[in-house]
Amino acid sequence: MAEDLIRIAVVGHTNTGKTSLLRTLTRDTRFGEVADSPGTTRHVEGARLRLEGRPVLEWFDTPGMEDSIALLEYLEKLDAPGERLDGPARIARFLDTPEAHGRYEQEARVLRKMLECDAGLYVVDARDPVLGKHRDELAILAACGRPLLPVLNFVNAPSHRAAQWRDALGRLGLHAVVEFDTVAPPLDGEQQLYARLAVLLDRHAATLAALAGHLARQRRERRDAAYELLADMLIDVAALRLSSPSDEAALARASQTLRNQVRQREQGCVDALLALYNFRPSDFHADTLPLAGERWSMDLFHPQALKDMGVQVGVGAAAGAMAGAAVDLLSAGLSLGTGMLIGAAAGGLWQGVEKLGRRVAGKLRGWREISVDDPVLRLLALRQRHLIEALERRGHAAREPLEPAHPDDDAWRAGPLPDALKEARSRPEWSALGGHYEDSERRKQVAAELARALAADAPHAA
Ligand SMILES: Nc1nc2c(ncn2[C@@H]2O[C@H](COP(=O)(O)OP(=O)(O)O)[C@@H](O)[C@H]2O)c(=O)[nH]1
Ligand SMILES: [Mg+2]
Repeated sequence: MAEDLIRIAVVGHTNTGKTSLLRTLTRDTRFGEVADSPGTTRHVEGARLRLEGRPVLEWFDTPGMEDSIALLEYLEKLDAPGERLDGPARIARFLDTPEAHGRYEQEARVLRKMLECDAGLYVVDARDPVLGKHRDELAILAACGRPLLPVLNFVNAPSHRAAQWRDALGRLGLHAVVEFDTVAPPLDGEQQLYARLAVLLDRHAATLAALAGHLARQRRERRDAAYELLADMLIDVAALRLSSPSDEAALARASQTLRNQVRQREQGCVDALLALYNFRPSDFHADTLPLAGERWSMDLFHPQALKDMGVQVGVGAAAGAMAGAAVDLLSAGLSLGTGMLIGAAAGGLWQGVEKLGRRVAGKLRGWREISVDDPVLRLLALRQRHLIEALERRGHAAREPLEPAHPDDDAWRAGPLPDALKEARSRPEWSALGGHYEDSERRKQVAAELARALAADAPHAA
C-alpha cells in the first residue's frame, strides 16, 4: 500500500556525501553522480528498498542547500508583523513565491521534497566546523516539521569534529545522531541507522525493524555465499591433475596450460565475488587482477608472490625432483607425479611407485601427472579471504580501487591444510577444470565444510 511506503529525504550542505550515503545504503555504486565539485546533484533522484517484493522505503537524494543564510532572512521577511504561522505553513508559503523558482530554486527543491517525505537524513561532513550556514540550514529544515536524523559522515578522517557536531545538534534539539563513513561504513552502521529511524518514525517502527533484520540476514547470507565461492575454487584447483608425456617440451606445454587454467579460475572467483557484493571490475586494482598479471609479484606461480605472502616454497620442487623432472619447471608451484599415484598414494610420491614394483612402474613410465602445489593453494586462500573481508567492509561510495594487501592470516600461511583439500587432492573428478568433472554429494559436503572453516577463522571475522 502506497501510504505505508516510508519516504525519506537525504538533505544537507553540498558535498557532505549525500549521494555517497545513498550509494552505500542501496549497495549501488552507480546511484546518482558523485563528484568533488559542489552541486553535482541538480535534481531529486530516488531509490526504493523492497521487503518480500513489496516496496517499503523510498530514499530521495537532493541537491545541496547552498544559500541558507540568505534564504532564512528571506523567510523572515515574508512574515507579517505579529503573524504566527507554523513551520510547514511558512515553508509552503515560501514555495509559492517567484523566488522559489528563481534565486532559491535549488533550496526550494529540497524543501518541497522534505514536505513530501516522512523524515530527513541530515548529512554532515564531520570535518567541517559548525558554522552559521549550518545553523540556518538546520533551522529551515526543522521548519518543515519532519523528524531529522543527523548523519555524521567522514568520521574516519583523523581531524573530524564529531563531538562538536553532537553538541551543536543537541542544542538544536537533535539528540539522535548516527556516525557513518560512507566509504568505509561501520559493520553495524546500517543497523544503527534503521534503529534510530524507527525511534523517530514510531508509526513505521515495525517495518523499519523488519527491513533492518532483512538487511542483516542478507549480509550474513552474502558472506556465506562468498566463502562457498572460495571453497569451490580451492577444491577445483586442489583436485586438478593434468597428464602429460614426460618429455620436457610436452611437460612445459602442459604446465603452462595448467597454470593458465588456475589463473583463470582465480579470476573467475574474483569476478564472482565482485558481482556478489555488487561491485564493478574497476573496484579492483586492474594491474593486480589475476589474469592481468602486470605486477609480476602478483602472479600465482611466481615464487616472489608466495614469498611476499610469507608462504613457504620448496616442498613441491623437492618432490618433483625426486620424480625426475627439471627443477625450474617445478619450482613455480607445480608438482609432478606418475600417473597411477592418483587416488592410490597421493602425497607420497616415489615410495608409492617402488611398492608397485618395476613391471607396473615401467608401463606407466613416459607419463606424468601435473598438479598444483600446496603453497599455491595457500596463496589462493590468503588472497581471496582478504578480498572477501575487504568487500565486506567496503562502502559502495568508495572510489579508490581495492589493493591486494598482505593479510595477517597465519592459519593459511603455515598451518596444516584442511582435510577437505587433502581429500580433494585424491579426487581428480572433483575439479571442474578437469575432463571428468562430477559434482558428487561428497564433493558438496566437503565444499560446505571447507567454506565454513574458511569463514570461521577469517582474519577479521566479526
Ligand atoms: N573519504 C570519504 N569520502 C567521502 C565520504 N562521503 C563522500 N565522500 C566524497 O566526498 C565527495 C562528495 O560526495 P557526494 O556524495 O557527491 O556529496 P553530495 O554533494 O552531498 O551528494 C566525493 O568525492 C565523495 O567520494 C566519506 O565518508 N569518506
Ligand atoms: Mg549529491
